Amino acid sequence: MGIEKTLSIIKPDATKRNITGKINSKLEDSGLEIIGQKRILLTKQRAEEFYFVHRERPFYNSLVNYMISGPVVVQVLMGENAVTQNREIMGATDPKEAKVGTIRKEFAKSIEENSVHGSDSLENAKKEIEFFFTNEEIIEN
Ligand code: IDP
Ligand code: MG
Repeated sequence: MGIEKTLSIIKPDATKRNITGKINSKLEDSGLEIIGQKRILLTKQRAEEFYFVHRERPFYNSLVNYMISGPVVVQVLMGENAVTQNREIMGATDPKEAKVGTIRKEFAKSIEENSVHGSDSLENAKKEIEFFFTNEEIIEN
């Protein structure tokens, strides 16, 4: 517990549908603060590197191609228990299994095009934040 930082990504299905603000409202309403944010296009190489842990999974190539199919918004979220809090507000990977009120339940199109990424541990959050952000791009209140 305590104040943590975590990495969030608003994925291409959401940027394409112009719902980044709706997703940010969900994040902020849950108490998380967006202390770093930028809209970027991932290259194939960067997307492959980011999802390297999934390289043996059957959906890896499709996932990489989806993640480079449009802009993404990468974000640093901060708050009490931020890693778990963000996973809660995101909802389950498969929107069919996500709880009512979660981002994925409301916005995700499918198990792949599921609108958001969130770090799954504090250790991975640190690595993923460093993957996208310099210290100067993260501004705490
Ligand atoms: P998570 O995003 O909820 O942590 P992971 O298992 O880490 O889920 O998978 C990473 C991403 O890969 C998911 O968010 C989703 O975009 C995609 N993905 C996961 N499982 C499947 C699947 O069974 N089919 C297609 N894409 C999947
Ligand atoms: Mg994951």
